[in-house]
Amino acid sequence: MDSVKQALHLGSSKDATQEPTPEQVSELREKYTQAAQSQVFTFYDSLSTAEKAALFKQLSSFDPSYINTIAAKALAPPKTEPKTDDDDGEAKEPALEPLPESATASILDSKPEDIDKWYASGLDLIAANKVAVVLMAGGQGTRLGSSAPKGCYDIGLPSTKSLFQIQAERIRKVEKLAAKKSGTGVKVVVPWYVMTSGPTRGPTEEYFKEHNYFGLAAENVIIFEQGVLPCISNDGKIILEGKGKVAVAPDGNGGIYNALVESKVLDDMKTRGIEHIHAYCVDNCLVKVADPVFLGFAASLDVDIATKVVRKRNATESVGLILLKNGRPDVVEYSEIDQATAEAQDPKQHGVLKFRAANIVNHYYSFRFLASIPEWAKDLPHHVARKKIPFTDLETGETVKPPKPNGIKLEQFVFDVFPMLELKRFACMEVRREDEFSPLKNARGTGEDDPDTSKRDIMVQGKRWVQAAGATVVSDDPDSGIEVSPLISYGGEGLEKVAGKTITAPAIIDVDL
Ligand code: UD2
Repeated sequence: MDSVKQALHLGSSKDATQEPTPEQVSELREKYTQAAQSQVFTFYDSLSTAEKAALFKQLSSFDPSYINTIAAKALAPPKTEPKTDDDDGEAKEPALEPLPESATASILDSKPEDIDKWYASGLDLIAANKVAVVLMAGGQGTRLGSSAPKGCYDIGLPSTKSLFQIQAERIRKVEKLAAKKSGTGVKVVVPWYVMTSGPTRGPTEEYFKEHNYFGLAAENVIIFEQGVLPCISNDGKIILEGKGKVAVAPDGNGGIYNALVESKVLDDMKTRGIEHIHAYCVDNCLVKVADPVFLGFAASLDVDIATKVVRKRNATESVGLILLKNGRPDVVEYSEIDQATAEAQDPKQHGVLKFRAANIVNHYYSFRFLASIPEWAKDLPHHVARKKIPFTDLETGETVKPPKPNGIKLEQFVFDVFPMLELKRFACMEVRREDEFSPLKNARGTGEDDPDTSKRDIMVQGKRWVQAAGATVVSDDPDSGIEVSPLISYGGEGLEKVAGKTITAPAIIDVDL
């Protein structure tokens, strides 16, 4: 196994039980004291050797003055440069506009021959082994109410397949479609890099091993880990979760950029000759993994980043909005948007939202752009999430579960790289929500973005596919449908054999037709 692969598969092997020397401790203590964060050593002397080693290791992995800087910036973001200086010099709100037509294609009104062209060239890129996929799976799925990684979730399909399995089978299918089209007999591999965080890494690795990588070759499924950041109290202090442990949280899906470099994933992509990367959100059961149309579209424009959007459902939907901010592509997250902007109407189309390009965490990157990460990763901003963070009382040593938010988690957003690009290096593709976006955000019974809506959207999509292929579907429940295995059809193709057949829903089509 070469050094890159070795680095990918080995964790940090440093011995974590060796007690640091007094000199090491005083040097680290001094660093934290300089940053007015010495409270993290409050209980140090009372800790066991192993606890001292663990706390020392954890504290050594942070730079307290950097933490202070990003927390201060996140709590008081610098005002965006005014678009035009007015006479009183007051910083104006940034100019927000929808993306111009020139930067947006739409599956809804693209010419069929263009879509076919993008599909064909996307399959050619996959067949040339130039395409990789990065899955962002480090989120903790708190709203879903499940402690397991979201990708393990069984949304209730007749096959009981999890989100991870559905996505793995779409990769297998698109590899087959590309190989069939190329006909060269060359082995087609789309490497799948799965980004996890502290809480999701172990369970994710176990799940993939248990299921034998869902038929993919283990060496082409690389699980890596994003970074964590300390939680900060409302008065700017790093919080102790326990006497010997700092409270930490994953550094946001924007942590992907540092993680791609630190975990040597970028080196592995380079070794494999990857040029086009599809990065996506684990909880979208309809996601077209390594979508040939999207890849072909982005490659044809030679952009550095492309993003898929759907029409925003309503003004309050919890999605980011892709727009132009001071002339650059950008996203305003749902947690940071003001009501006026969210509710603004399109002056040209009454009753239609002015800002309606909803972000669905479905991005294309050129390898050329990702290779530049070391130049700008440190400039990616952090966002603040106010949370209730259990902490150890520094006076009593007791663990306290606060009744209301007592601190902040700092996280980076994956789309904060967009403004780095000039518009000509960026593209946006609008896709049909019913075909490409059904996020699993909420616990069962919520009625929206929950396991039942995920299951419904897959089954109804399968019904549309078999009906388009000439089958008749009978069912007494309109939400019932047909589960078509990704191994049978990636996007509705290859179902000719059901023509003329009558299928009673619910049903599964998962054997070779
Ligand atoms: C995300 C988008 C939002 C909208 C919405 C639609 C961001 C910052 N926000 O909001 O604009 O598109 O999804 O579904 O993208 N993740 C990590 N590491 C982390 C945090 C999250 O890998 O530290 C992953 C997570 O596993 C998921 C994706 O990023 O695959 C989105 O995370 P989320 O579901 O917490 O984001 P949400 O719904 O707040």
